Amino acid sequence: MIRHTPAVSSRRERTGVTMKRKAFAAVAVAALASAGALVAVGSPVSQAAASTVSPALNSNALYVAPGGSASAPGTQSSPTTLANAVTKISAGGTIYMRGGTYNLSSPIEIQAGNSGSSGALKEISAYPGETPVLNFSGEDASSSDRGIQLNGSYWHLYGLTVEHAADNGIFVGGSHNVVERVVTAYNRDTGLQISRPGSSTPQSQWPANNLIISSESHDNRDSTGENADGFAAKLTVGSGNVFRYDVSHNNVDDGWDLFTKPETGPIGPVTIENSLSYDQGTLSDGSGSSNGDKNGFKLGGDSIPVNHIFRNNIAYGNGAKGIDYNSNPGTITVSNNVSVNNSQSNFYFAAGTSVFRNNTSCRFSSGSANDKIVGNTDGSNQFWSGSNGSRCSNYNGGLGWHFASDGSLVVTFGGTQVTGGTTTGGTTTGGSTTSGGTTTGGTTTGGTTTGGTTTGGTTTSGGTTTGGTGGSGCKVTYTPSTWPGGFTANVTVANTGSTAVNGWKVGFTLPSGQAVTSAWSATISPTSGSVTATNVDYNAQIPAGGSQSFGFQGTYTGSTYTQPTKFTLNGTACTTG
Ligand SMILES: [Ca+2]
Ligand SMILES: [Ca+2]
Repeated sequence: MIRHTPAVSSRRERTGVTMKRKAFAAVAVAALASAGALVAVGSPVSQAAASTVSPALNSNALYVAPGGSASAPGTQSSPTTLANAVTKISAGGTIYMRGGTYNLSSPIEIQAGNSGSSGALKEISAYPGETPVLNFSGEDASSSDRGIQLNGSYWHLYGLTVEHAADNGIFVGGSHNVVERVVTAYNRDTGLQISRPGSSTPQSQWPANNLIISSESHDNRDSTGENADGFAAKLTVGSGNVFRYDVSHNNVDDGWDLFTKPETGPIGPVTIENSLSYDQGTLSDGSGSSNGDKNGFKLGGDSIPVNHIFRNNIAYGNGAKGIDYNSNPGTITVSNNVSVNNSQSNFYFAAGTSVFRNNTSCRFSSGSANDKIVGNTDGSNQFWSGSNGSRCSNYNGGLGWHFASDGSLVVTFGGTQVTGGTTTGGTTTGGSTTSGGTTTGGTTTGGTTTGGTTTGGTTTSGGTTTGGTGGSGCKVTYTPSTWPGGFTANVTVANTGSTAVNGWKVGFTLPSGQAVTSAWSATISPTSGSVTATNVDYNAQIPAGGSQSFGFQGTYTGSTYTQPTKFTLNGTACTTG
């Protein structure tokens, strides 16, 4: 059995795949993301550093333990149940779940009216250094009971394992939620699904702006063997939902599914980025189902156009297609993806106007189907039609992966780290400080603390951020991907100063004729001219020596794209590069 175990590293090998579980330790570590790269390389976690961290917990807290009582007050010494705590916690508060297995026989339901706010999320967090496992084996197999039914908004789930539910492990029907460092496994339908909470939910209230980050979903299997995906944002979802640094593997149906159907019409565009999908269609125990679709990433349904954003992802060894448009005839941004050794086509897009840039398709052992590409493509891609292109030498050898200390996903082939279509050989980019980072319920020097104390930064209490402090130097890396009339840009802002930034605004001027159409990991206003990108809740802090990234999609007029040249961070001019 695979366990997501903080503070313990483990390694497992199967069918050429090496999975190294690294501690999501409550320890401050700086890590830098390079723009457009698949991974960020975190500084190594020092056990010595870990041992010096003493938990400082959110004072607005309730405590839950496997032996907790519904009638208990939820203090550390008298813990309550999760079902009770979710009805009692106030905005900005944290429910700490102690480690161990919670044997549950009915769903944890967070009702639609039970919400935090943009500055004060409600949090369900693993107690620092512990691993709570929510085991829903007790649910009636014939029921449609889920594990966690999250219909509220502005919640943050952190560090939980949810398994063996009778239906979805986690169902997200609300908006503005963050699901982070969560494992959904062995559930009897899709591991984590985003869809409307009820059949009468109006389209204006379909779940939007949820972020699923640094999470894993595997070995989910429904009774028919045809529906359980790892992750799904399908049928009835609004805009702005993002999957980042996620891993899906060994599910009976698809790794990701963005299915649409005529009865309910188009869904909002979904962003999937810096994520990995492998071995879909075969469970870890070797079993499978002839009913499973077995695609790595399935990006549509029933010929309905939706302009998803799909970049920096890897599909590997899946039982059918690696990346399948599934009849979506829209304009999908498909950039910097790698697809290797899938049984059917690595890339399959048979209609539409999707834009393909810098994608790589390779075969070393499995399958013979050519890629099918219809849309806007150019020589930056290396698709497969019988032979490997030059970049394929980077993707030979066994697949391995782990989450870096900052939660970013590190993927290796033959032991060599991959970054977004190219390989850099695993060198660390940027700072090596052991202070500055993100801590939940701990103590951080120069970084972000949720419910704890911070030295050299600013304390965040339960998601409440006070903005615009710290930092005296910055560097901005701006990486556009363009096509005629349109572009996306990844922007990484690094804090090169010696103090943490808490709340950031990045200012720059878009050249004449350019306009922002959508953004992720920041809000950008106005849409043209001199614009300001402002952090969102979960990425407000930039530790000294650390960085944050955001991006946006836009349009431009004329025949030539040009990029902004000057940037500021909280009013201070930044270097570029
Ligand atoms: Ca299916
Ligand atoms: Ca599916």
